[in-house]
Amino acid sequence: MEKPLFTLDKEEFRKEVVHHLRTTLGTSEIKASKQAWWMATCVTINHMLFERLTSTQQTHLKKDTRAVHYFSAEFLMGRLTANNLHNLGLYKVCEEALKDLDLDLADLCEEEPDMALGNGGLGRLAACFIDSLATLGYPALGYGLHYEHGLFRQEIRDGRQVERPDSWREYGNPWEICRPESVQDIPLYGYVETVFGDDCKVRKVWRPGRVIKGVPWDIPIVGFGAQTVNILRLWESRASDFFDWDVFNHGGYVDSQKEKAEAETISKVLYPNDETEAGKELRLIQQYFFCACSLKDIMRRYKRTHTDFKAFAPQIAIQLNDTHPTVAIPELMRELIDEEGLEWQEAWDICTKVFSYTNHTLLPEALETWPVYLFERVLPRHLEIIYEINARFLKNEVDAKWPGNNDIKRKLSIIDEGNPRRVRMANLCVITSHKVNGVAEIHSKLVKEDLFPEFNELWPDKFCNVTNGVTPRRWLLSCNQELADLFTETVGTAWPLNLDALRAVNKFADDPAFQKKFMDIKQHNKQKLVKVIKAETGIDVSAEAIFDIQIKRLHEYKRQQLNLLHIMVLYRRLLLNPDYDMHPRVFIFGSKAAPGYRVAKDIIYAINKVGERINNDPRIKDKLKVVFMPNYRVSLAEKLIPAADVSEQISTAGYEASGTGNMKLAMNGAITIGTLDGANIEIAEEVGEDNCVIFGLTVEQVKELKARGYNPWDYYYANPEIKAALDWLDTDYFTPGHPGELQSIKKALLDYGDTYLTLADFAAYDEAHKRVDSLYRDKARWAKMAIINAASVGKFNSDRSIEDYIRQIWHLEKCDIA
Ligand code: Z16
Repeated sequence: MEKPLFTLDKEEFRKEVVHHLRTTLGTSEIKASKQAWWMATCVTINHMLFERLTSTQQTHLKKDTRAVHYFSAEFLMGRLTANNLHNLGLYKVCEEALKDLDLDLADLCEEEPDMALGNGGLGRLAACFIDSLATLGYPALGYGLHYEHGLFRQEIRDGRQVERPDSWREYGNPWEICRPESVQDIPLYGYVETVFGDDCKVRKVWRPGRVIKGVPWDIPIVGFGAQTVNILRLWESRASDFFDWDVFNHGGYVDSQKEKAEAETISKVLYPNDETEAGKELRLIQQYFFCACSLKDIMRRYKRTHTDFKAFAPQIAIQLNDTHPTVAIPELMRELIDEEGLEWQEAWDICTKVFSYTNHTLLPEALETWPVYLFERVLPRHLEIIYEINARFLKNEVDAKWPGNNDIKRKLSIIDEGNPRRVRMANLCVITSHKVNGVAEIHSKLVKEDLFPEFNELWPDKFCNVTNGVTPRRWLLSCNQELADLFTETVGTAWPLNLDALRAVNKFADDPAFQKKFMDIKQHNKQKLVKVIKAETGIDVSAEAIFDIQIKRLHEYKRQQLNLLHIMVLYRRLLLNPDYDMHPRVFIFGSKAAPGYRVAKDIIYAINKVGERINNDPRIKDKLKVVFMPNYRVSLAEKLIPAADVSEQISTAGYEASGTGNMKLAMNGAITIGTLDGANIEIAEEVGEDNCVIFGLTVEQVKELKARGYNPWDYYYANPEIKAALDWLDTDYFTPGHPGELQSIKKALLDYGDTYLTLADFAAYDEAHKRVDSLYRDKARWAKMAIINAASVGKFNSDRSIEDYIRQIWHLEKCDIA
């Protein structure tokens, strides 16, 4: 590692904090709240952050570097204090400085609200990627939305999820800087006029019905080692001054307030759906708003050093994180043609070089389509452009390859000619992008073979894979400092940058002394979690039990219901035979359900109700506990993951594009119990099949079974334990006085056909858990497996993912900062 940039010692750090407490926070050591101390610490950190931010931005400008622009509707950043300190190399200095003030840094960090501007995997991936880009020294900008309210806060009342607004900025956010000098005006609605110019050329002019102001907020993204500080730029919507005043001056004060409120609505709240498309006008406007702001910003920055568009494609790469920012494509076409006067073909050539698209799911209900009538009303000019792109594509590409084949045309068209007609955003992405990537090997294969087979025939070189990754700075160094210290002691300081260096730990996997150190740390992390569980839920659990953790959004394909069914079967075995031989187990869940997803919310209720009954049943002597941790979020993940013994990755094969929690858990020494799905397959390859517990149907077998005709009732009648557990749900055993409250789960698994083959995989899942149980009893064996897991997942460093993007898609160069 390079020498630390900031040579501040703890005395100087402490003085700065006290100084800012007085001068910036306007309080004093005697009466300052924890919140004020935390703020003063952040101001001190910012001092250094801004210095590097300025030198980075000036260097990028001076060297006129090519940069990637990561367009994403979500950036799930979590908390930034500890992360920024680690990346600046000042964590220990700050910790010592605060200790001298009788303050605990970890405790102060708890003051920070999570920046929860994302739903789950996709948003957190964006956060890991911008960390890696800065760490590796690549010029990059993140572009997204400055939601006033991030993902809802989850409360559990009587076992049910209740959504409460998240107000992460209520008392100010120390990390964001408003940039009024870079405000943008964004048109919406209206109509398109055809104008004949003096040169007799036809021009299209969009006469918008409204203009909204976009205000940028910058969040500095400091790479590990603090050489590069890139920017995450998030757009907030406001009423445009110009329109406001017009109404105001005509005596419409109240109306002007209404316009203001409407404009502010755009960036007010994050849509809480992770794998279903919302289809709402406001959502389309959100997408257009942040894409248009970002493109104008790119254009403005580009024009600082260029007078024509020849260098645009060589300088600018734009990554579309899923289809959410697809409308950037017709918007860039519009800017180039209508505003900058380029010919269609020139503009199209630029777009096809600039854009690339990441697909994150194969679920049909997640693939975005917009009703044509809605598009036409909100973005009339963009619809025209999409029609033109489509017409040229169908004629020049599809008809050339499959002459007269209307079936293929219907399938590949950007317009779905159903009722109502709809715009298919994924088709527009694939047609325009020079690269389309999936997020794990198997997923990328399915994107080619099942989702877009004809596109793949048309352009075989377009499709590629970039397996996801996670930043080891947050997900090991920062969240599991004891393990990080053990690794540093064992292999040196290089591993946070080169996670493969941890392979050297493998030679200690059999060493009893090392095993003890490793498992003592796990035990300590579990003890810390025991306290958090008690504080959050009131449930007592023992750190001697196996901590078996499933943390992810609630979705039927992720199969929390399979986990629950198995818990019920274990409970029943214990009731039938109090001596049933199993190591004590704590099943821990953390999960939010989309507010409109009924079955998902019912599954949360069922977990809580079944848990309540089990946790309070003295007959089973604490052999089994079920914990549902409310309000699962990044900061809670950072406490759960280091304490996990077992990682539940049990999606139906073919449905989880990648998963990233699977990587974080393995990195912290949890053993995966998983299906051959998403990145689980690659994790098993890396750690070895002996060091994880794989079970269940493969993608091929899932397809076969579905083709054969899957009937869940067969499994219900053939397996008495499945039958008993499902019938239990009809009774009031878990909901005293309220029989049938848990019926919807049984219905989904039987009457509605068990779409995700839960019952088909049950027996294999049960066997897998028996293996986990017997492996855990062999302490040395388990320790060895845990160590091998943590030491063998170097591949899943997001730095590696970024280098894959650079090599296959972005072709960027690193830029040294003076
Ligand atoms: C999301 O988080 C994902 C997919 C999607 O269509 C929408 C959202 Cl909000 C997830 C995938 O489910 C997961 O497998 C993957 O690891 C993650 O995106 C990042 O690629």
